[in-house]
Amino acid sequence: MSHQLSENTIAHGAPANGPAPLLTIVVPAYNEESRLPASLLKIDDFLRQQPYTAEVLVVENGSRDDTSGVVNRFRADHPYVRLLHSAKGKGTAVREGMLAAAGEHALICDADLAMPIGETAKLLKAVQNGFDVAIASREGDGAVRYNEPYYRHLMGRVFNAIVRSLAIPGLQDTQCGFKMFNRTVARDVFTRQTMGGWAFDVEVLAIALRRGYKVAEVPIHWYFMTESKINPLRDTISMVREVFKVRQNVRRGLYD
Ligand SMILES: Nc1nc2c(ncn2[C@@H]2O[C@H](COP(=O)(O)OP(=O)(O)O)[C@@H](O)[C@H]2O)c(=O)[nH]1
Ligand SMILES: [Mg+2]
Repeated sequence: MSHQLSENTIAHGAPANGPAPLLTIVVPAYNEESRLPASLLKIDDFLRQQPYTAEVLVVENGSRDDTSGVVNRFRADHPYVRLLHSAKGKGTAVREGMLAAAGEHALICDADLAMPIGETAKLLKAVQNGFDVAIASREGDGAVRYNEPYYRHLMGRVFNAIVRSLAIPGLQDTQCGFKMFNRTVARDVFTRQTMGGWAFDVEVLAIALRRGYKVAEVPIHWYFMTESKINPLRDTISMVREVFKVRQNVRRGLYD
């Protein structure tokens, strides 16, 4: 399937108006008209309480609902918000946003705010303390999962075991939708990303580690959200296939 970039797509690296913000929040959004309004308000409320500047990039592709309208109406009185359109897939949307980020640090942030936005402070602290990448983790001391059905946690742990044995030995949770990259690191990593689907997290983390960046796993509080665009069976099978591909790419030196 081919997808055209719309005229709203902003050139990679285009700076926001004015001086570069400290933080860019990249929100991939597909059919998010119902979840996005509350999340944008929460992000706005959070940012108002921070001493630093920020921009928000919502990256959408082919939503069949009013996602674009929601963002455009919010933008009218929140000029730090931009709407980008990308080709299909969460991974593609995230890459588009991370490469367009003007902030010193760029946060990938799912539209449902399964990680309360206040937890951003923990990730920011890690990158400000010298890590190149800080990923939110639902494992490890201090992490709390709220309302997650047992079978979903189990599926996640099986997937992580596969990821650890094939591609990334060290990380306990690669799949949480909240990850912060320093801007120069993001440019280096996301230009090498080849996968546009759900397994892109594994690929970008494998790239980051391969390229010698310091990755911190930061335990966070996380709420299971009933609504999900993932098809647990079909998507898990294709994700496992992609993890094999990541291993192959690492071995072939594709990310070097
Ligand atoms: N732009 C874009 N965003 C997507 C796509 N698929 C999922 N997302 C976004 O990725 C995030 C995570 O999706 P979600 O359904 O919450 O998945 P889960 O939390 O892993 O079950 C949300 O912000 C979605 O809107 C896609 O194809 N394109
Ligand atoms: Mg979710």
